[in-house]
Amino acid sequence: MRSRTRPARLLGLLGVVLGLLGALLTGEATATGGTPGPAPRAAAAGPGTNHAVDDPFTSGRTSWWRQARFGMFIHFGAYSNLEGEYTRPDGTVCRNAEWIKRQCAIPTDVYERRAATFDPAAFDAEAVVRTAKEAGQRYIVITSKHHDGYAMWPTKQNRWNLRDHSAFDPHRDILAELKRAADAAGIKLGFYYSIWDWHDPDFADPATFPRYKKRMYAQLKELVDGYDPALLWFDGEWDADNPVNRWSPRDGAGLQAYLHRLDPGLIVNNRVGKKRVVDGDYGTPEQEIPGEPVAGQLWESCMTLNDHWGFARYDTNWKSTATVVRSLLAVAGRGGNYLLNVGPDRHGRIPQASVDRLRATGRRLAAHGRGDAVYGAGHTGLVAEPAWGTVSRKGDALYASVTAWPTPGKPLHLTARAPLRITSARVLGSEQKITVTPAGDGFDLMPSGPPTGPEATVVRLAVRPPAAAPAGHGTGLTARSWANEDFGGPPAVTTIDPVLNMSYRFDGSPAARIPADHFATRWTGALRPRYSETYTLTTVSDDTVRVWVDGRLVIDDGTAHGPRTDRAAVALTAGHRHAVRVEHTERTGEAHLKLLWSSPSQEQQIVPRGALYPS
Ligand code: H79
Repeated sequence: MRSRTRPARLLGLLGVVLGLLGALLTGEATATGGTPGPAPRAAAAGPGTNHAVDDPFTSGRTSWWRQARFGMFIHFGAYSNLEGEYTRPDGTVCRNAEWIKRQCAIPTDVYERRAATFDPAAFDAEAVVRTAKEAGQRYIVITSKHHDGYAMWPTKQNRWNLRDHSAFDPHRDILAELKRAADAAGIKLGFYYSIWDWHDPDFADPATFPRYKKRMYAQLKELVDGYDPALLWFDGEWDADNPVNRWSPRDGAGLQAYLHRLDPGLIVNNRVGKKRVVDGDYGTPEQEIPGEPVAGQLWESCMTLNDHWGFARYDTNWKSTATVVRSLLAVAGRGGNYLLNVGPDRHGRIPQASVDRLRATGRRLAAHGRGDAVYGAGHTGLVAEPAWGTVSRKGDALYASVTAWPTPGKPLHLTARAPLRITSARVLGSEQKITVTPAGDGFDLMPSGPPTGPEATVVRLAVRPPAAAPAGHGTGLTARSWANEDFGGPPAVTTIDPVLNMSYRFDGSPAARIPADHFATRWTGALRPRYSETYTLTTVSDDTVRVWVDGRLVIDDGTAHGPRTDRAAVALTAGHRHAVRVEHTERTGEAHLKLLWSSPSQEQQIVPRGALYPS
């Protein structure tokens, strides 16, 4: 993307310098492949740097998160003390929850006085963790600081926090309590952190923003060093007014690099940057469930259990347990995670209505194999998602979660997307027989009894998946890079790149002697798939990309653009080496180029090294 000249430029430079310092201190390197190993490009910033640390789709770093599927979101902060209602001086009542200060225009001094009486003495970390565990949730993400800027731990950066500005026991630290309880229960803990800050006086003015940013970095270091979170969930990255928010892609790139220096194992959502496909490790659809896997990104849907994130005493519009269970099954079948919110009240207690629903959800998941369809399971392209439910895959089993059980004598039809054999079928947690017969474009599943519950009935199908060629032993594609954007003259460097997973961002480039702007790379060689199927090739690119397979131009996005995905359907043959050529150009600003694939048998991933052969 073309760079805009901004004061942020200086900050970017600062980030680069910090990056170099950090790398010198830790001797750290960045790897481009999906597996750990020696780093092909070792610089931490500047020309020659690739900021991609791994492929989130396959890396060990994200493994727990990809298996977990179901998490608890907790919105808890100074706003919780108002329980969703503010009575104005004229006696009228304004309702909201975590946005109440801004939406109800509560003067700062009034909001601060209300926070001073905040005493969540009943917050019980063990009870919270127990509830999550009972619900079948494998991780917890709690607000460490929402937009109101109020820190829920004893930060040293200001006094606007739960220890220094409340009526709460100053010797308690609820994040530490939660960390201890979560560790004991084998539940991962992450922190939500809002970049947008309504309270810090330095936030809105570009002249003072660097001071805010310094405190924000310091707070995040406190969180990472003090609580060892597994994940950071950013928010408030968007352009906004009142107070003005100019968080930029460059700010996001700097923050992400900083966090990975603090802890290379951290998982970070895409709101660390500007919520784009190239930002962080995963996309964050809010209050919605995508209809299919998200192109180019892992994803997690966050949702409320009623209609508010923070506690709102009047909000009783609770989702039913069936809705929660079905949502989770649908999310898992589309390869995503489900982060379901609770909002503790001013005493720190999760509303009983939430606890009840979470417990019921856990019971439903534990029964009749529903959890088998969720944990460790993911998307499959082997069959089309049916109108009567969703399907997930784990190894050689498909889990068909039926939400609309057929009337007796009527079959469930499954459309096959690949030559597939179903070797056995059973309704989990039921003795009934289910017969499978080839029918039309797939199979008919005929149950012989009732559903196992009102929310979903899981049919486990043992499948013989399409034949696979053994994994290849490729070493990557030949890469020729130029220090100009039109492939002019002889290339500046020729290498073999194990994978195409490049996040050069603002300062990086293919090689130390190629500046961060105005360059181009042409990769050539062969692509060797394991399956004879129609693959979807996906590129993530900025500024331009073109892809040829077997001499045919299949992706042609040659107009300079910001980060985006392009896709092409390409029929490939198992074990065959298909000629491939990828061209990437960078003018100015940010640069990215990733090549992913997916197919009925293959979940989305960065095309692995073994499948790439140099020319
Ligand atoms: O932390 C939760 C929300 O507070 C936050 N993200 C989740 C995880 C969030 N911020 N913005 N939004 C969600 C969507 C924006 C909604 C808006 Fe509005 C509509 C902002 C102003 C009008 C909702 C309604 C918030 C205030 C009034």
